[in-house]
Amino acid sequence: MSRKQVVLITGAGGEVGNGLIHRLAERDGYDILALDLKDVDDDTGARCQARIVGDILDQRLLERLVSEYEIHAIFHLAALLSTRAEFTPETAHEVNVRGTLNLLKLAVEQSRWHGRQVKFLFPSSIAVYGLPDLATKDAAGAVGEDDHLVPTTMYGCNKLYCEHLGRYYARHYRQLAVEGEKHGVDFRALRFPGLISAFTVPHGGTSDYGPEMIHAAAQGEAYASFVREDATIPFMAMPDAIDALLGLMDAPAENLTSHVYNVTAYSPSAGTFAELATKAFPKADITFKPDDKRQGIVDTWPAALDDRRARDDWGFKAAYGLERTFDEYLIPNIKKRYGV
Ligand code: AKB
Repeated sequence: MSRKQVVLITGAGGEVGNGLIHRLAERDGYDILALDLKDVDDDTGARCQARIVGDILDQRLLERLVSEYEIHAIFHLAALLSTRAEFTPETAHEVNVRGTLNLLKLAVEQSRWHGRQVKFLFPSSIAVYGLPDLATKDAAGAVGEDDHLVPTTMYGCNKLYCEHLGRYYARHYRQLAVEGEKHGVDFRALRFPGLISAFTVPHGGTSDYGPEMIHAAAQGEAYASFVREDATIPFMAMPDAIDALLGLMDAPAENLTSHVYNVTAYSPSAGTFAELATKAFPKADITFKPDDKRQGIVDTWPAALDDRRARDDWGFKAAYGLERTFDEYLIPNIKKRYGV
């Protein structure tokens, strides 16, 4: 009995999942199996070969997927983000780490079945970094992949550890077995900055102040930023994030010198976000009421990322600078979305 060939996307209903499904569906030869705790919307679902409502912690469900589908690539996007994870750290660990382990195991099993490597695309995060204080953050400038890897959030610890798990599954899995794993997992991770989408508002992250501010301004709602005006971390527009995931998936393995790549576009302060949002929506009512604890997390994240490795190895380059993000992507699409 032949099984259906698919690309599995976990966290399919989330911000990145949504955009990724729309883009992948435009390509030939990619039948999508969408998995999320909540069903994806009908527009997104129509682009999928199958949509499954379920939990990445449900072993039975994952076994069913193995028996029904031939999975050639996995985009494992499901995760509890940094702010949410601090309220339930052990649950976050379970979802973020055990969930990833389950998917890596599934990838190995799949690879044994069909005899080819399974590409495993993993969105990691700037949360893997942990700068000890603002002076160090200022001095650090654009941080490379190997520096300041001392995360202070459960989410950051989870992401960093899962990068290591991915590398282990790709290179050292069952290294003492008499017959080594022939095929296995081709693990590729991107460390994303804060992401901004015109079509969705994020939930549970600490970089959420950027997108929240803009979506509130468009709807004429007052917004009190939970970080200071000078708070600065890197950001990227969602289309560039999707391009980066697809670019890394397509990159020839022989060009890759690492399993983990920084990607970034720009580093505006929260004050600059507020200015740009107010310029586009003059009735915006944005104030700054920093929450010391969430601000504290942002202070540990780098102000900028060094993404030279991604540029050199697979030609990554963000297409949207800050102005273009606002003028060509955010403002027109957000205006349409809220009818303003
Ligand atoms: C978060 O704020 O938790 C995420 C991230 C930076 O990975 N958006």
